[in-house]
Amino acid sequence: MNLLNLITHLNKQNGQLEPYTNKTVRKLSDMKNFYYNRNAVEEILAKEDPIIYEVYAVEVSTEEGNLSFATTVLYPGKVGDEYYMTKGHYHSKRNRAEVYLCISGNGRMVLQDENGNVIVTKFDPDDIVYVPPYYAHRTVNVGNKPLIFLAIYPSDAGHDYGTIEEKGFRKIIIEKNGKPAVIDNPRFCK
Ligand code: M6P
Ligand code: ZN
Repeated sequence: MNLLNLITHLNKQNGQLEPYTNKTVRKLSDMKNFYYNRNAVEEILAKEDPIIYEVYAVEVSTEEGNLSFATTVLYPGKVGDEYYMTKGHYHSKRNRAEVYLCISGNGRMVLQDENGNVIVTKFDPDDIVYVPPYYAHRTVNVGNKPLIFLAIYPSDAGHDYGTIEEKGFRKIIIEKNGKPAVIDNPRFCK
């Protein structure tokens, strides 16, 4: 491995990593089934297909023992009254943990295990959140500027989006009276 490839630069203004190995762009049309208000999704998509977030990942190897990391730029906005958020995922290898560091913006993290235990944390600049093994994790932007964060995870963890797409998180974050509120997800299935 070339030593130069071990150094990546984070641009804190725009959240981009230079260099990165993978870039993912998630538009609303990619995550239709993740927001609870499907009418609101269709109303927005009839006019435009906004970018919800972008991920810049450095994934050098998927072999056990390695680490990968990624920055995410999660834009501000809402679908109906539900704030823009990531899809959220369990790790395919459930016993893999992760660490998140908030760089800028204001958010929440939703953590949930497969017994339906849910933890919602604040996620503001310089907050570091430990995602324990077995917990699905989603990030929500409750502010009015991009939420930029770094995540570091075992390279062999893998992403299981299907379980979340099917069952959802038990709690969702909506805007109520101009402020973030945690409510039960009307679409959650056990
Ligand atoms: C973090 C990490 C990545 C993840 C990204 C977006 O950067 O956890 O592994 O891909 O957030 O989240 P999601 O994959 O749930 O869309
Ligand atoms: Zn993860």
